[in-house]
Amino acid sequence: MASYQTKVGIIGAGPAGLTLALLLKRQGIDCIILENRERTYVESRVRAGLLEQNTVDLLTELGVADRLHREGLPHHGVYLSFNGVRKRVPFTELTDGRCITIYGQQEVVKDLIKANLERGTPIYFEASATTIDGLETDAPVIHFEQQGEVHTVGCAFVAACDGYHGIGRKHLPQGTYNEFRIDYPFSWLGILAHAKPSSDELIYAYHERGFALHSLRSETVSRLYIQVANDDHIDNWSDDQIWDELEIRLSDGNGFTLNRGDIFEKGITPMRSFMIDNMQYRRLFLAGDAAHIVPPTGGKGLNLAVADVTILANALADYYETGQHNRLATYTSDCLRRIWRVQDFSNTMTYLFHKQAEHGSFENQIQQAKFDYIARSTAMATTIAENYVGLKEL
Ligand code: RFL
Ligand code: PHB
Repeated sequence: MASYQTKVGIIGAGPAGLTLALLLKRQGIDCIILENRERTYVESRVRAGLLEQNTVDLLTELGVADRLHREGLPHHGVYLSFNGVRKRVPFTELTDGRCITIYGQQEVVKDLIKANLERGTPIYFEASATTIDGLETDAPVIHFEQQGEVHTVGCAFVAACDGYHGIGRKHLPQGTYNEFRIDYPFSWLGILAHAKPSSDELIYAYHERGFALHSLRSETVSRLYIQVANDDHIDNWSDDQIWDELEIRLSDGNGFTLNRGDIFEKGITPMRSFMIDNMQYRRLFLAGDAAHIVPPTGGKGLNLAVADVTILANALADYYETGQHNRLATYTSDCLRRIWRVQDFSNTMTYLFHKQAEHGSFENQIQQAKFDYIARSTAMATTIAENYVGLKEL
């Protein structure tokens, strides 16, 4: 059994844990990262693709964005579509030049792992945190298992960046938080395909057969999603059926053609809004998906994880400089302002573009009215644009 010692013990090598480690290192604060999966697994897990301006700015400032700037695709607008009517929301003119960048989460994770290792932060892979002890003291201890052996990390603070299924949240005492959740009655079937993108910008589409999203990863790889029922299964869909369905839902009555290609990744993801309203207990702090989940319709999960750890790193740096707990004490409330804003935006986009009521019903006509309003009002389009690129400060 090995006993390690550090200032901040970080559980999870996802975007939250890896970014936190770089931010702390920059402030001269030592940390150790524990990750229960293999390095190759976390570097190839296909998830997000949309980075807000704030996220790109932070990664640039941290000196880990060279490849992101070379290979990422800045987008200055987005297409919203309803029953075949397409409207472009231009970010640049509505948000003072801000934009989003398309760059796969697994690429972000590869860049962050490499930078952490180069800067001397230890990352233990296949190291599964099992319990956190001593939370009533000033010296908590994380117990973890690696290759059948139990080890410990003694630390001054624990950052649980261990995702929705992690152990961190389970260590918050009962009664210290409220939990909020919506389980949506639909899921996303997502594919990656060797196909030239059919549009230069993303398309979010409502269709009476359900939602569809056109996204991309590069000039030769498309990322596409369709709304399916929660009890649907990937084996129910042949590749041709997926393409046919995408073609129908993304059509614009204006000659839109969908480029098809070889599908090399596919899966179904449930849609959920989840959060707790307290993200800390004494020396334990939660960040990212460990504390909240947003449905992917707003493209926000990774960005919110990065926003949390920016606040946490600043609070820890302040503590180590001044010995005062003030900024650590307001960590949750400082994070919650952005989390609630993003919960609202992600939920709004979800209800706007998914089929959740009979075509022609009251609810459906309200959706149509909202879309028409975005299409004709600069004020509404600006609201969408500034939330979509991410509010600079909150
Ligand atoms: P992660 O990425 O889940 O990382 C947590 C890490 O903790 C590890 N872990 C443990 N390690 C040690 N011991 C334990 N006991 C552990 N338990 C867990 C896990 O192995 C893992 O490596 O959480 P983090 O860092 O908070 O990052 C959150 C993001 O990954 C997530 O919010 C986004 O992927 C959500 N998301 C999107 N976000 C965006 O910002 N833009 C998007 O365009 C976007 N699209 C998406 C998405 C998520 C999707 N899926 C599959 C859920 C599209 C989809 C389809
Ligand atoms: C993606 O490219 O995977 C993506 C883009 C926008 C979203 C969700 C996912 O809202």
